[in-house]
Amino acid sequence: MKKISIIIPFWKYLNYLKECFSSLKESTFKDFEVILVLDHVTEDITSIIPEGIDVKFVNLNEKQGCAAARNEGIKAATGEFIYFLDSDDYVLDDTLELLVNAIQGEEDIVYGTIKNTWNNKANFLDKQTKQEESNDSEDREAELEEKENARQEKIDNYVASLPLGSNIEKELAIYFLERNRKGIRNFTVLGNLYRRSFILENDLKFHEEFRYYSDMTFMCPALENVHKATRCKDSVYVKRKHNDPINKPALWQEDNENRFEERCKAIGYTRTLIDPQGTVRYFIDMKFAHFATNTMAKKIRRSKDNKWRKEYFDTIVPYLMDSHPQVLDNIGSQNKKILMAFMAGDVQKVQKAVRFKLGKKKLKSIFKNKNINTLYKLAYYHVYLKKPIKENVVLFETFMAKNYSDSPKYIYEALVKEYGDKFTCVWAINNGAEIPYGAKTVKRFSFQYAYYLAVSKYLVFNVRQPLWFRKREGQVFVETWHGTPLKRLVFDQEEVTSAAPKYKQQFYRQRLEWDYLVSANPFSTKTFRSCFMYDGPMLEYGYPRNDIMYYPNKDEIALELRKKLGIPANKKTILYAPTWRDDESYGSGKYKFTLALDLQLMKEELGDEYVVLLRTHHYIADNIDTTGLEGFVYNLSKYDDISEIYLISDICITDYSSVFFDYANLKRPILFYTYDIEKYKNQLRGFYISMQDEVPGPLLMTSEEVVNAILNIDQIKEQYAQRYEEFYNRFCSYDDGHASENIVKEVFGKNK
Ligand code: C2G
Repeated sequence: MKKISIIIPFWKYLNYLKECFSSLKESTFKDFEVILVLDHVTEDITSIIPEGIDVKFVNLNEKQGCAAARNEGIKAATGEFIYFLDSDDYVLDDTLELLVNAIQGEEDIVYGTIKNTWNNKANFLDKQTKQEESNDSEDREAELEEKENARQEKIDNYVASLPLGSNIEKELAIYFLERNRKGIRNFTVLGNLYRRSFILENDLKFHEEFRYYSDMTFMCPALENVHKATRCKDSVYVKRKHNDPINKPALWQEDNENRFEERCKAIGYTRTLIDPQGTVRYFIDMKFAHFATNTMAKKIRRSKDNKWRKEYFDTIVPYLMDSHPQVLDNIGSQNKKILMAFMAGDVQKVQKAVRFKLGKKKLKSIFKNKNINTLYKLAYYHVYLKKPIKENVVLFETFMAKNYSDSPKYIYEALVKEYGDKFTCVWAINNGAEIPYGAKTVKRFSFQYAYYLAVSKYLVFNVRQPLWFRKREGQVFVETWHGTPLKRLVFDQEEVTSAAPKYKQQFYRQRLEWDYLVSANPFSTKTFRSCFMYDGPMLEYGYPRNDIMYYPNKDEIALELRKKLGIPANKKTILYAPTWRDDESYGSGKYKFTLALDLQLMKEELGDEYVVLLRTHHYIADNIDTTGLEGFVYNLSKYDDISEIYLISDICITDYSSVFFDYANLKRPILFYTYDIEKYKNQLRGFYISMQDEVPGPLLMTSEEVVNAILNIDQIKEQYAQRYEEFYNRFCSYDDGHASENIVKEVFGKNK
């Protein structure tokens, strides 16, 4: 007999299942069988199951759903213990071993910890290591110790509050597995070993009628009947949140009308399985009351859908009335008022109590210093959105108002050229710079910004609009985006390792607000349609920001700029413009960059002939130290417009930045310094085209290789001539210097 039977229900999303199995393959504990319960699976799964794992397949046949799958899994299991593992989650190498080592005797349950993540195992572990490193200071250690002590004190108090003669092990299991798991959704069977005989003797099973809430039908009676339980805090079950709720929703992300009713029914049914006066009942009722007074009450107050106020209200009231008596005594005072109004069956009173609670909360948050500067949002929603739209006003924004550059700049200048002062132009700009041709400037996330977001007829942005923006009927939103995609984007991106894990969900809503999307080439058009799930109009005229490379006076502009920047006339220039790394974040839009290019070596080897123009991505918060390299390295990271810098660059070195798609318009040599390509490609992002076979220059892995390539640049040019030509035809064919003008005519011409 195997020690553990791992029950995995599977219905779809092979990529997750693959990760799940590979985590089992890497488990240090091997004495297990997997019961893989297939719930009407159409995909071929055989290829993803690693060798050496003992897998029993069970087909659900006429049944369906996770509850039925787990029940069938229990029937097929032969192990001493059962461990439920969902096909979209994974374990760490020592998860099972730690649980098994924690067994002291005849435990019914050995329970571990659950950690939630948006990431696959490699990225999860990376983040964990970084977290541990950042905790590695005396202050932080002291802070953590204090937190741990407070936690322990809470547990001690809980134990002290138990009546004499209580089964402490059982009460602690209830504490950790039920009370401490926030909400009903987190009250789960996952992460624990259950002795199989304990399950069978108590006839524990999942109620198959419930799609979302069957866990409580297993867990409540399990906790009620448990005698011996041990906690193994260090055993981690990794619960993976789905970052694509649109195309790959997890169960809880499904939008299903029946969910509400099922929740009530599941509570009703579960109550029949347990002692009405017991602790298990008290905690489940408390969770239900919190659902009513928080989530549901808010919907009753805000929802445009009357269902929440009528149908759902009438449904929930009897269940709330049947709550454990101590729920009303112990729930917080605001929620108590709401709960009492529910119990009195008075929907208006509920609305009033919620209004009071939310109003108080809002006031509190406004007057807490950190939120005072979000008042502009209130003004946006409650005042500015009610003002009429101003027909000839255009709001421009580039890279979150960091500079005056990119396609919005060139569209703006073309607009001024075409229509003079017919349009009132406003630029969101944070550095206080003046904008040529007299545009008004506003700071991003200010009252004025909020005002122009609300009343401008046109908005021209090169990144996403703010999350709180709500496009009005009559507004025209032009999204220029900011590069031909090499790195996988949004819905084509399996992992979202950068700061906002709800990226896809937000994007899905935001892209519906775009009236036009600028595309520089047929490849971008195709890719944007899929990665943004965008099917609106495309402006396919080339990139406005590339127009400058076709200006007849581009050499004069270049000469001027070289002079302005003080670049010696006798030196050639190498632009080094790398991109940012998704996993190197300091938090919200600020990223670390560790320079991997040996500039000292470059100076020694190339300094007689060249200077380096260093340009970091606008996300990079670090200021690269170039001490000792004065006169050789020019740090142009703060210079507004990289398109102008292209004009003065004789060679461009980049990595995975879209920079090279634009720079190729100049037909000058491009080198790729891709020292971390394996990680970038496989773990962080993935690419749309093959860097190995399709980019117009060599991939270089060391600074020495970079230096060598530059010393032999004529040879490289020759070697890559054909590929460059093909690349140029594929990605630069729309660019002709007139993209801005054409876009202005198409978008603003209609207003003439
Ligand atoms: N950029 C720059 N300096 C750098 C890197 C980038 O000025 N060192 C500018 C270029 O105009 C580039 C744009 O920022 O085209 C976008 O930068 P990427 O490095 O391509 O990265 P990202 O911002 O993630 O955009 O479809 C394109 C993608 O969205 C990539």
